[in-house]
Amino acid sequence: MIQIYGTPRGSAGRCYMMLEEVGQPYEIMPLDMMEKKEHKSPEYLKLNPNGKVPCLIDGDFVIWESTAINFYLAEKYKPELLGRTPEEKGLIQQWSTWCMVELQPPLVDMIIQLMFVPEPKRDMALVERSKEKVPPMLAVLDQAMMGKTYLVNERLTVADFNVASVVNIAAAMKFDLSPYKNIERWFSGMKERPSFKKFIDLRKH
Ligand SMILES: N[C@@H](CCC(=O)N[C@@H](CS)C(=O)NCC(=O)O)C(=O)O
Repeated sequence: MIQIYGTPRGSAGRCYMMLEEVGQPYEIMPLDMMEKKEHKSPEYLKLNPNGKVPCLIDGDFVIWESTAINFYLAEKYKPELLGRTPEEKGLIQQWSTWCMVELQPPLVDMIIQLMFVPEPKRDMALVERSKEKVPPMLAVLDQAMMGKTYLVNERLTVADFNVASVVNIAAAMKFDLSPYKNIERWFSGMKERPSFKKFIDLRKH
């Protein structure tokens, strides 16, 4: 059975969504990252030398990086979530890369400062700068979603899951999505999927 390391509340969350979407059974592997720092143990570093989660094991195959894991799961278990042409594949990669390297970093900076850094040490200037970066990117996504149900060529793809997982962080960080009607419509549809519901449920525990 597929094994996955990483709490659904972190970067691994999007992989749980994809595991649910492809309908493969999986086992959540225990990893004490707080007290025992098991993600830095020699055993775990053999799986992911970065000492980070998620990491997924499928038989004797090991893969890390959350969006790469999602592409792997789609390729192996639900290839209809991938593009059919070079153009579709390009756009799926475009949105998946964009959400990871553009939209997510300012959100993560805010989470780190507001949730993990003690108040006296908090870099509020970084929080403010990060906060300002997000709305223009949401506007880009909103424009791209105009009149559409899915991000790429009106077919549900890996890009929808990867981007939805980051939009979910923005929503959790109380960014107002109401000015972005196209995002709201698409995101509501994604939230109706059983895989998304399970992902939200897993994050509660
Ligand atoms: N780009 C990586 C990010 C992985 C990552 O930063 N994971 C965090 C948890 S959300 C982690 O393992 N942090 C532990 C550490 O950095 O020591 C991915 O998307 O898989």
